[in-house]
Parts: sequence; structure tokens; C-alpha cells
Amino acid sequence: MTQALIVIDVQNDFCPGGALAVTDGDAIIPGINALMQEVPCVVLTQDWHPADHSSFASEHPGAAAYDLTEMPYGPQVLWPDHCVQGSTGADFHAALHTDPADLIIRKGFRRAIDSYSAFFENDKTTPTGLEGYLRARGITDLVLVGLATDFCVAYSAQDAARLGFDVTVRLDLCRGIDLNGSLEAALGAMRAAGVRLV
Ligand code: VGL
Ligand code: ZN
Repeated sequence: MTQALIVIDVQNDFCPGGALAVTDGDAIIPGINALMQEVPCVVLTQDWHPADHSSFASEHPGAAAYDLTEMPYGPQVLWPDHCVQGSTGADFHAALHTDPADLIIRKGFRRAIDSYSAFFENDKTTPTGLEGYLRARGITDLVLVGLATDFCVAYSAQDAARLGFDVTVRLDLCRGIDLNGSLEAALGAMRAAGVRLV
């Protein structure tokens, strides 16, 4: 087996003080940095939205952040503006070691479609290219860490399991948003998909 560490969205906007701050989001960073030294492949993902991204509540007159809306591809939570391309909020947290990364994959850069997963956008069909990269390197086993447990980590883990990777989520190195029970739901969905939660 060949292992890769996939570090999901450890960006300023998901850390305390950010636009979509996850409680204690920055607390996982020292542990992630340490784990990078133990794996042969490190991939970072970066949420990377245009300023007028359709997942932003500000693009939907009358809508509030965290409302649910219907997109052509299905239900979509509307978020505060976050991780706008080139902004400080989109930068990786300063404490995260980025030098060990072999690949940085950006997602959510198409205005009309959100992308929680590191593998597919929210239509579940548009690929990011990450699967091809990992397969071309012979990687079979993935360890996922990062933000947020119940959105980008959970979607990435389920897609990875469906694609046939052996997937472990290190819950101690993740933090969640927990919107209306989304954390419990995500844990159940990951378990049902065959993801190992440790
Ligand atoms: C995320 C909401 C919107 C995440 C990204 O990284 O979990 N959540 N965009
Ligand atoms: Zn986003």
C-alpha cells in the first residue's frame, strides 16, 4: 500500500477570526504538521471561490447565511462569503506547513457550482483531477484531516471510499461546523460508506 495524507481546507476563513470560522479550527494544525513527516505524499486542498460564487448568501437577494437553497444539482447551503480567490481568508493558515505538500488542489472555482469534495464538485460528476493524480502515483490508502469534518472532509471521504481508496479520517485532526445536526449525520454517512473513523 502507498499512503497519502489529504489536508482539507486549513485556510484562514475556516479558522478563528475567519469568515466561516470553525470552532478550534486552528487547534489541529500542529498535529497535521507532525503527520506530514510520516507519509510519502501530502496533498493540500484549498477552497477557492470567485467573489460572486453562487454558494454565497450575498448572491441570493433575501437569503441569509446558512439558509438552504435549491441549485440545479440539488440542495445547497448558502454560506457567508469565504475563501475568495486571492484574499487573505483563502490563504492557508500561517501555522500550516505547506512546504511538504506535493500537490495543492483548488476547488469551488466555478461560479455556478460548489465543491465540498476534493474529488468531485457538488454535482457529483465534475472531477477535480485528484483521483487521477493519486492513481498515477500508485496511491491506494488515504488519511484525511482538516476542515470542516461535516462538509469538505465528509464529502471527500465518501467520494474517496466510493472510488475504491482505503480511507481513514483522523477525527482528532478535524473540526466540524455542526449545522442542524450535520456532524452526526456526516459521521453516520462516512461509516456507512466504509470510511474508518479514528
Ligand atoms: C467548506 C463550507 C463551504 C469546508 C467549504 O471546507 O468544509 N464548508 N465551503
Ligand atoms: Zn466554500
